[in-house]
Amino acid sequence: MKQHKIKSATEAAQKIIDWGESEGLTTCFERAERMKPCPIGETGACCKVCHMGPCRLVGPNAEEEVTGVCGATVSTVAARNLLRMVAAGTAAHSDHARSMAITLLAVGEGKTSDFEIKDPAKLMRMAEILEIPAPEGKEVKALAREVALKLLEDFSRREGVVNYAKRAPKKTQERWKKWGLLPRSIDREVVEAMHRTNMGVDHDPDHLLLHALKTSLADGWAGSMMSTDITDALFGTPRPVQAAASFGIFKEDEVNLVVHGHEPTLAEAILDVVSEPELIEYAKSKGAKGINLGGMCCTANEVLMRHGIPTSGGFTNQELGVMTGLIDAISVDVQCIMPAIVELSKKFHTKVISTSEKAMTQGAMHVAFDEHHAKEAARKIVRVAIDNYPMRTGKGKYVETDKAPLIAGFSHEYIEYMQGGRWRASFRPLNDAIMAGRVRGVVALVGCDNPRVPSTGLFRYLAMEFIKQDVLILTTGCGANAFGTAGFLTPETALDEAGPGLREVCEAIGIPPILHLGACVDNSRILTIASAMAAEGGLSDEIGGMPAVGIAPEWMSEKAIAIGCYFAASGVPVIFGGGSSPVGASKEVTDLMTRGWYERFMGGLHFEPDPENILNLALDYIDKARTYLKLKKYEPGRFGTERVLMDMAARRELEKAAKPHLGLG
Ligand code: NFS
Repeated sequence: MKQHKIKSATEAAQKIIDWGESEGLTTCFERAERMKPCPIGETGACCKVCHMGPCRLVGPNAEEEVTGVCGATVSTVAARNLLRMVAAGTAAHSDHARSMAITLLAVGEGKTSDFEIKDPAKLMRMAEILEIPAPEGKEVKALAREVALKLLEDFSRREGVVNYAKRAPKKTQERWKKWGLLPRSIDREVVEAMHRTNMGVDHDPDHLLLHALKTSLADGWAGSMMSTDITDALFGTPRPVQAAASFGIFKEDEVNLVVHGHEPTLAEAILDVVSEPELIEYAKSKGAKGINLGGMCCTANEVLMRHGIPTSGGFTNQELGVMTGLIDAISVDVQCIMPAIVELSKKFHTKVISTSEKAMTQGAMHVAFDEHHAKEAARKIVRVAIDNYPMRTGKGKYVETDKAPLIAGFSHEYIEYMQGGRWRASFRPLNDAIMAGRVRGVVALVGCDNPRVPSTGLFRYLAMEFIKQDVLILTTGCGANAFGTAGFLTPETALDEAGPGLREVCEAIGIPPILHLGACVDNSRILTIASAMAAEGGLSDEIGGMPAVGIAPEWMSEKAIAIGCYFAASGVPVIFGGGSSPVGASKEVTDLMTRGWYERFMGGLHFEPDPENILNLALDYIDKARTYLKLKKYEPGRFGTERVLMDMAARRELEKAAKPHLGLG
């Protein structure tokens, strides 16, 4: 039998890849092998901002000796390219946020009856932060309207500062002020980024990079953060839910409909209508036992976090999902949708349905979606899936046994609540555990999965190493999907794999050592958690200096770069894995983004392809932060016999509070 190369670290994915290869089907895995990256563009040395080029700034001493036709140096070009990536990433997250704000406004103005405010308490908290008076008796809709209008100002304000920047610790804000990084508004920073990188404008690498940070802060502290908040207010703030992951979530005897993409509104509408008796009856009339909804990529994370809808995985699973032969329809909106799924779907029976006016794919069918007629569009999509159920051909690779249990749903609010119950919610226990060395530090393992490395493999390797060494992991995006499909998102993982200190903390609270915080926009939850930890006291009084690191081991999207930059500007050292550095052609730019940014913001951006180096660099940052904060030196295995995190009464109370939500009580 032909020996297949390992392309995914997830067994079920690898089985489908092998089967696809034997059938002569093409996927991103095979294309990644065939399509070698352009070595010039890969390291940021290609300039194509005008038509005197594209200029290729290469050669043994390119950094000193080579310029483009206009005279732009390698450092200018690399910095300019990075800034454009950040602008694109920020635009993507923030345009998603804009749709959410517009939906909130439509709800507030009574222009849609398809959505409502499911979490008024969250809306009240938002109003409080935004300094909108919310006296008792004020109508929820009126408040929603005011909140939406205030947040919409963050897109177009000419002068001033985005609303949520004030949620950062004072000291973090002071650093931003000192370096001119406080973003005015999302559109303004993105437009300025495009202007500055236009031919013949900004040529100073440091100056360009500072604008990359400013633009990224508009993503993290405005676009992404408002998206998270509005989504919570509209659809509920997540709390732990049990669910499942991988291809085994598809059912042979039910209509399988997959929601793929990013904005949660359509998925929520579909979720609302799939249980309508007429649609269930219609599915039965076609021979199916029911309708089974599953998620893909970040939409999966949104509906998993709030409703426990199972996920079929992250970015590199989308083609493999089609190849199971069990997906009757896959609805997509915006971002991270491979156009390849349309061609591939023609070899099976799957219907690909685009829904956004912004995003069309040739060959896909289109059902227009907007917040005013959400359920109507949702019903149409469900009917397409039902009509297609009898068209299954039997062709496909169905991995029957593969379905991993998981727990997701860790919002900022819930993490706070689980550390003290309703009346004493705080970050004190976590701060104490870090101070004592039970928890060595915190790592955010986030971002895309990538076919250029054995997909999901770096996530799995790093997670296991970190938790063994008592590092608590926060995860979002396709990283969270990778852990879900690997079966790592269960409390048992702590018992089996975590170091004794971390295990004790997880056991006391009843949580997995890897906390699923949501989609990529929900990286903003990590910002507010870090801010709350700073406010709690005992660690750093700003985000910078915390024993915390961000890692995107398999990144591929410009959105990941924008996230990395806002973490760095907020004070978190960040490491990107996978292939080469997109600024690798310039030592000057590399130095600015690592040493330079660390000196100014206590954060920075590293590109490090070697997994072991990623691990060691992260642990080194964590241990240095511990020394800087004069915390107890972390000693492996020191804890494990004693239990002093909380007294028994406090622990019992906590367990009682947590159990029903974890489905354990
Ligand atoms: Ni994030 Fe979500 Fe996944 Fe990467 Fe794409 S789905 S927004 S960009 S690939 S993590």
